[in-house]
Amino acid sequence: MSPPVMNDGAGTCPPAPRPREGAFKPLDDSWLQWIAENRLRDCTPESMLATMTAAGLEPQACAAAIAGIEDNPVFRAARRFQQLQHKLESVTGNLQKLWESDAGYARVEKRPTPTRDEFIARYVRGCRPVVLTDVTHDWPAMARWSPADLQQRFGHLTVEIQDERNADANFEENKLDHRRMARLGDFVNRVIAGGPTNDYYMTANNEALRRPEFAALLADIGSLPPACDRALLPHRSSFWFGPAGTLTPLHHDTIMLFHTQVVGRKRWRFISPLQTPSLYNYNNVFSPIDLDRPDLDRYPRFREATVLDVVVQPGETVFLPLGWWHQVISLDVSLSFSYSNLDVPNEYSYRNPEIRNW
Ligand SMILES: O=C(O)CCC(=O)C(=O)O
Repeated sequence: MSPPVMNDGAGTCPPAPRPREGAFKPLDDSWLQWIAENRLRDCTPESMLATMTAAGLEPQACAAAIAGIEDNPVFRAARRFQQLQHKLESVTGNLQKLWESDAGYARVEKRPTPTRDEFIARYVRGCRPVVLTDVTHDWPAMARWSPADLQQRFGHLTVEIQDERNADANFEENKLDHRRMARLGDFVNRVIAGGPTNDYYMTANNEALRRPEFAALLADIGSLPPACDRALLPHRSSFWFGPAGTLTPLHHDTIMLFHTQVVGRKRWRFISPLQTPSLYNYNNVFSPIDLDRPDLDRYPRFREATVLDVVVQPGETVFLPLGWWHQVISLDVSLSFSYSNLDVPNEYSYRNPEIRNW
């Protein structure tokens, strides 16, 4: 058995039945890493010992490993880096309190497009999500795009979709395994006939807008929000199409972007990047927390997070500032267009994104 997910020091692990002599599980490297991670997170030695013995490890060996970890030079190095992280978390935690002291913090603003200067000051530098209500006023897409239009103009083309997601609890993390090719016309029929479901979705991964056959879709995009570089649009835009019920689980992107709803509505929920420590982000850009069913026993720090919630209507455009967490569900059959062609610094790099557990 591999070590259980960290229990955050709640000390609530039940006592373990004692396995018969000789039947103990090995105290291997993954358990030693588990001990180090849980001590770094201030779990008590007693709760850790209880969890380990419940998992079938030999109690004396566990107690020695837990006691010995503090003298391990690798662990001591980790403690020094942790001190730096704690300093940064103090600052970001206080900044978050200051943000939340603004009475309007928990409400996502909906407003007509501001000037470039105001947009940059209030939303980009201010790191604040906003929904712009009028970006699409001159977009041919608003009158043209529909499932039937996709069928008629592009139905013969093959596209990449995400499929068989319902059978996989981690469908988003495993998105490479869910890639399938489909005739767009067949996919349109499936979306229309299938009703609400999360099983299939044409997501940003499809890269359709990089293909000359789909240039007509880009020609349907009119004025862009402030701080967008038109020349970058073909390289930095994505097309999304799916039924009501598609869910994109809680994650953060590594760029800022706009996401315009052309057909149908989507519900967006946001959490500040300053609250990342409450989201148990130990794997790439993902949080294991489902905002519809947060498991507070397993993820107690999630209580500290403030969730912003907004329904985006057809014609409206979300601005997603850098690092904001979001979980998105389609409320209707939906066609949307996202673009990250901002002309301001737009980079969120972190070390070793390939490490799945960090
Ligand atoms: O529209 C969706 O389903 C998800 C959008 C999203 O997460 C993104 O653009 O980063």
